[in-house]
Amino acid sequence: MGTIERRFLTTPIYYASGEPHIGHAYTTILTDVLARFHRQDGKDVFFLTGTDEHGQKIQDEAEKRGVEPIELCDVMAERFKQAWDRLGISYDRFIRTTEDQHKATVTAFLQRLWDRDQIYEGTYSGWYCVSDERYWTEKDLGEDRTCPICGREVTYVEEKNYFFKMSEWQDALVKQIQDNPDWIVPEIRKNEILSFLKQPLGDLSISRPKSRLSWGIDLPFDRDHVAYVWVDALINYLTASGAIDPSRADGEQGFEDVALSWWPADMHLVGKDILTTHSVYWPTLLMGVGLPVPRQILAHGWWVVGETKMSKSLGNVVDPLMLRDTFGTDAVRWYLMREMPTGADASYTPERFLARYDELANVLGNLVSRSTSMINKYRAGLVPDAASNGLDPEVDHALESARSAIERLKVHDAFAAAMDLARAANVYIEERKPWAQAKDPELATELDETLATLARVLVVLCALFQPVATEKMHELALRLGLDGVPTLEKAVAEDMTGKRLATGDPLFPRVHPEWMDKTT
Ligand code: ME8
Repeated sequence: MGTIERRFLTTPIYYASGEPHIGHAYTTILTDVLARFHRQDGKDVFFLTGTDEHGQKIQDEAEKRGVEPIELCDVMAERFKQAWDRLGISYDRFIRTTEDQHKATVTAFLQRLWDRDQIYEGTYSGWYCVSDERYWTEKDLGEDRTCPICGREVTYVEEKNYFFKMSEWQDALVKQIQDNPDWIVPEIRKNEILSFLKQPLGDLSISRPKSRLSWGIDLPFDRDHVAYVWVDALINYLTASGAIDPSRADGEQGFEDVALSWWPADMHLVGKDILTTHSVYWPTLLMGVGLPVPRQILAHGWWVVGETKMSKSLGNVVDPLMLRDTFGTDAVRWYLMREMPTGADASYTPERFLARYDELANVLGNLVSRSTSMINKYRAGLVPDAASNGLDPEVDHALESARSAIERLKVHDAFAAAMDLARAANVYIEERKPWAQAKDPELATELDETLATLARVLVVLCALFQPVATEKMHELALRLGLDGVPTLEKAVAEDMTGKRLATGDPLFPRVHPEWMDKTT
């Protein structure tokens, strides 16, 4: 027996200072869709998400609300968990960076860097953006002298810091990128990182004096300092993987469990805003402690609202849960996955959301209603024993396209291919005219073939849409008389003859455009 393939997929851990919005939902749903594809393909998946709970940003937000930082984090971690439950996210582990296991792992990691002479003490002078928790040089700020990521004001800091010798790993990092062309995807992002690496790489400040920031994890070799929040946050992937057993992590010990753990991650999914931290800081830190780097980093694009960036201060943040309460979980997932080509930016508009919802209702939902009700009306709900007649090439094409799109991480293309199959089946109904076949007893065999063909296509669609429309495909599987949503392989082989199909309410009920008003 061959070994079962494993996939360790991660989302960023989101700052526990703000509410989940569609940007967070996008990355998390994308990861969920890939996790579900892999599980459907028989792979053993470990899907990690969580919250980033230390640092200045959290401390400031807690102070603003007049609560302790941990109280804020407790509330926000629950909010994220609830959001993910309501959006159908099948995560295996929700990590919080205030957990003891994580603190111990960070401590062991930093101690090991120290023992390997990868850290030195120095003075940091430069600019800091609290919102992004990033250090910037004079050059990074550009002409308007604001944070290059969020455009907010930056503060000047000058303080004693510990530095990681990141510059030592520059050549090794460039080689890693060049030797593994798909390590950073899409290509455009890889090229950005390569061009960034044409300049000499500086060392990385990894600490903050407690006199200024106390909300963090102590450095094991200097208790007057806490770890820089990005270093703390990135290590979450390792904590959850189980690669380090902190109870044994003195010196080289405790790092032996890597082979037994989930490390290295197969894919870190992130937005393009945090690609540098994931593809420069993180791999060099791992090289510094002598651990393997992640296998792949996918940096997706940015959701904007209409023409403007989504931001709390502009008051145009789209709430995925409001959309979900009006249109259902699957509608939100479908919109986000279908509308944004992986890697590119996309603009959220209520009109596009409605158009994508109509596609679900009018193409997929309508096909399911028509097919199941005709089988009920003409054949008492039983799938006739007949060869399929038509749509074979379309089925093969959809399966082939979806599989290859997923391999290339083109999730939007995979679902476009699935929807094209549903569209072709609707055209097939128009062409075969089962209602006319039903009127003519001499066409009974043709009618059997039409209905058997439709039943077969519905099973394949159920499997193809499952990773995105998880709730409704579960419902469809029940209506098709199946015991659960089939895998792609099973769906193709499924013999539907004699199965009793149920009808029911429309899978995607029609919505009135004014419902949209409730979501903004
Ligand atoms: O950066 N469009 O957390 P964060 C698309 N804690 N994706 C978006 C988005 C948008 N408009 N807005 C946010 C952090 N995202 C750190 C991460 S990881 C070790 C630490 C998504 O709460 C996208 O995935 O600011 C982005 O990278 C992430 O949320 C940033 O979330």
